[in-house]
Amino acid sequence: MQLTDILYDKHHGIATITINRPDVMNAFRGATIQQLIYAFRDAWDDVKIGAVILTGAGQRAFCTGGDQKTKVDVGGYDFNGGLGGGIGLEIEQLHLVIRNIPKPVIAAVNGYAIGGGHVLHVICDLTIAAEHAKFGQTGPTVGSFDGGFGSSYLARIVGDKKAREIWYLCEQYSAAECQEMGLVNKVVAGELLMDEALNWAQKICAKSPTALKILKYSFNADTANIQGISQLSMASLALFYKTDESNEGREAFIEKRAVNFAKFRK
Ligand code: S0N
Repeated sequence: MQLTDILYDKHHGIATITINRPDVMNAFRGATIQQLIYAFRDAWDDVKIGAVILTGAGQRAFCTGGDQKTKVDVGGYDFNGGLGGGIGLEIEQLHLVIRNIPKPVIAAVNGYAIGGGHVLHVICDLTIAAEHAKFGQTGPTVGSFDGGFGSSYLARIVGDKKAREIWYLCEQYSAAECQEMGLVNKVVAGELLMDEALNWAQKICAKSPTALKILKYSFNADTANIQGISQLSMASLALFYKTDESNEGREAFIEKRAVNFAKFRK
């Protein structure tokens, strides 16, 4: 596969996957998702790989979710290579491969982790953040939602009240605040982020791969039902993206204006 949207590197047993679209703050489009799935599957299949690091190119953003500029008026994202009937992004498959790869995945959050980009770090096994990183969901502001791992699993980590606050208010949280709520494992200076992520990955690589695999699947098993919620949520999202209400959120973001959802309150 030609890797236009990501960088993929394998070194000393560690696979590093970098979302490489800094011009749009590492927002993902259909091709980005497919390339991420490809890299995670390759790392899964490679017996020399013991841990995976997911990060973003540059200093500004880890990932800011779906690329609003490739979203069309009706039905979601403008991408023909995905599975039919969905939102035009194989995001559900990406979530599953991050959860199911039998090796720990570390998110090295180097800037904004927002919207669908925030969900990616939530699903990773561990998160190390740069001091300047900012975290948050934007769905209800831009006419979108992630009712599965992005919200139900988030609530398992930070608690129900906090998860509701994060989604209902769509505010941004600092790396220190996220560490306080158990959403980030460690905060380091920006220039030390990749060194620390590599350090943790090296420690993991020295451990029993079978023990790590069974532990990961054991942690996952307790929240496996959330996959069903994800399916329902993505199917609902495909319908919601066809509405004027959802479209108002996308248009307001593109046009850099205040969003107006008042007329959709019935
Ligand atoms: C990251 C933010 C807060 C940065 O703000 P700041 O510093 O004011 O910079 P901007 O001028 O806003 O941004 C700089 C340039 O980058 C572009 N850009 C930023 N984010 C995106 C994006 N997601 N798509 C396309 N372009 C983006 C800006 O447009 C700007 O470009 P220029 O210079 O040309 O104007 C701020 O940028 C921000 O809030 N970004 C939007 C984040 C966002 O809303 N993402 C989508 C979130 N969606 C959801 O939450 C839905 C739920 C979900 O998780 C999901 C589930 C399934 C499938 C998809 C998604 C999904 O993520 O959509």
